[in-house]
Amino acid sequence: MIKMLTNATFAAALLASMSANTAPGRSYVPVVTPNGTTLPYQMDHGLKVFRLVAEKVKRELAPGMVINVWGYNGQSPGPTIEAVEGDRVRILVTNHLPEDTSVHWHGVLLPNGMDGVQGLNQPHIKPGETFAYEFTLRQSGTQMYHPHADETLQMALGMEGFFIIHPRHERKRIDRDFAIFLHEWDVPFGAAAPNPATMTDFNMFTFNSRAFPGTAPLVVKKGQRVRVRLANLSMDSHPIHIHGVHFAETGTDGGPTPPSAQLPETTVNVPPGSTRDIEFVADAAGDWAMHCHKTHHTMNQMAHDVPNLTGVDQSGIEEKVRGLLPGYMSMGENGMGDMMDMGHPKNTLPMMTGAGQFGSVDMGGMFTVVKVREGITSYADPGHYQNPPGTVAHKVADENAPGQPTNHDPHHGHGHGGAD
Ligand SMILES: [Cu+2]
Repeated sequence: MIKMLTNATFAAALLASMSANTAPGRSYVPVVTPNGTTLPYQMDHGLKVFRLVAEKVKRELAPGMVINVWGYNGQSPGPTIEAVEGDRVRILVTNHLPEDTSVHWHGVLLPNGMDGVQGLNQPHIKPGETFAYEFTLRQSGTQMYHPHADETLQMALGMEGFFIIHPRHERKRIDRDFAIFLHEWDVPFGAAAPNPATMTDFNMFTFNSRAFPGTAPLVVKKGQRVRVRLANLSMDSHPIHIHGVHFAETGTDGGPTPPSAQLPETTVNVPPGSTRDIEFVADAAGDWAMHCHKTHHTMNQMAHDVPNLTGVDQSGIEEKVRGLLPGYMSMGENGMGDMMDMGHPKNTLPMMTGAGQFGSVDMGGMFTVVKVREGITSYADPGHYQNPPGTVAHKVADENAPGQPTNHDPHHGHGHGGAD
């Protein structure tokens, strides 16, 4: 029997009954790859058969910017592979690249000859050739796949994807399960090709190869238990921070973290060559920011060598310099937030941008929003959060306005709450 299971089938089944924990016939809640897809498979005599095509692809990082990268099946990151502990899988890899490749199944326990290091474990997959990998999954967790051939170039150009292995029986109910690949690129201003030779000086930072405001929000129903799987094959670590919740780190590419070792956290550092799973209950409605906490990683194509002119009155100077150096831009006198209105070359994103309901968000890169809503019946973007009356920080008429808290209440000295 050949049976095709598609991501759309899963999504339809999931939306048909949001209260159900699993789609019909599944022992798990399918993973959602924001701005990405899940790889369909076919059953062949009890094997799950997956097909990957390594090829050049075009990727829109955000509206207004498309780059030429390498990936799988027309995508970067490649589609998410999803299977279950105990499954036997066959993965057919076809090379449509101009050079040799191979695929390493990062963190998957398998026979040595399936490990994918070209030359060491297998012959090179030459352009035009198809190789079969076949093994039985004897673990669960968040793993990855990536080339082990001309690694610097092929991974820098975006060849990577999730390999998610669900346990036969989930230890805890999970309602929403997201997978986000962290990546960084060096794309010269106005160019479409990332520079794979760059070692440290990256200027674009992405969640599933999308930069804010191009990143899809994570839409969650209030009260749901949420897992976010993060993976990193870039040159830097990325400390990912989520507002509004405390989460636990529940797994790595080394498998599930024992409950006794799970620390409550608000930021999880994801080092190069690793994955991290975090879990939380979405118990507070709102639009909660989720972002890398390296501040330069929430900016797009920043000019790193701008002179520091914070606090310097530059009236008239920039125009004069631009007469000599077209395109010159200085750091804003009052910070960088006001640099976003400057003109920029073609195929280049503004450094910090994104419109919120109260104004510009002044963010870019590795930034998205976890949208927690009460009683939703669809995971479509619900728009801006409607704050209950009286719960938004607001401007006051003057700093000593009546009704505002004061630090000099004679009955409650020095914050001791009147105990003295
Ligand atoms: Cu980062």
